[in-house]
Amino acid sequence: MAAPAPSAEIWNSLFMMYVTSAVVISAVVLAILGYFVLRYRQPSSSLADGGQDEPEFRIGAEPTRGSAKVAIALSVILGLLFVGLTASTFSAMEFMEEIPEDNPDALHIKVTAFQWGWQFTYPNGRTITGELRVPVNTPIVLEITSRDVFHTFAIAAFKVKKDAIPDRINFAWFEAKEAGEYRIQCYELCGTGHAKMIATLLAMEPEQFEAWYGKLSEEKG
Ligand SMILES: [Cu+2]
Repeated sequence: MAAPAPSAEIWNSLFMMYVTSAVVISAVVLAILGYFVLRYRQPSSSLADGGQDEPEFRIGAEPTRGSAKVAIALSVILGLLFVGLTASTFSAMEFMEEIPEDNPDALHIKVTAFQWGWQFTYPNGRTITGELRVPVNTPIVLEITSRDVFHTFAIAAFKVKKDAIPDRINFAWFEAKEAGEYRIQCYELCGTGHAKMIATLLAMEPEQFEAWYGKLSEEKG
């Protein structure tokens, strides 16, 4: 299934990189383990006479132990993997943190968290509670704050999450690629109503959005 937002897409590919690396490395380690178990097992001949004889093979008994070439090759592979994963992680973080504030196409929306709900204020002053309506294929810049205690604004399907702190504005952004309904939820334990601190994100086709909101071009701020 295609990711519903670029942020989710980049997150998914990062997740797949980590999972693939973990699976491949585990498979190699287990294969080597299996090989050693068979290669250095106690010979059945020594079991027949009560296991008194010395086994033919013993780990470390051979004159040459390991190979420098293999050690270097493995170190290089693991080093490259480490650098690759780290670089990809940082570039994904950079993508999320680079708020398209100056993008003329971006729609800025103020998000105010409160015990226990979400309020959204648009550039034209329109304010709604419990529902965030946005047009698809438009960068949405969120200015997130809280009216009372700490909350965390999150759209799990888009892999977007940002703290909502009183007297402070935190920025987050996303772009919906597919029209539909998504769940907005609080991720900071904030009181007895925390579990029900949910809002709906409604990603709409631009014409539908403008029919509800009015012309965007004149209102953006
Ligand atoms: Cu909350």
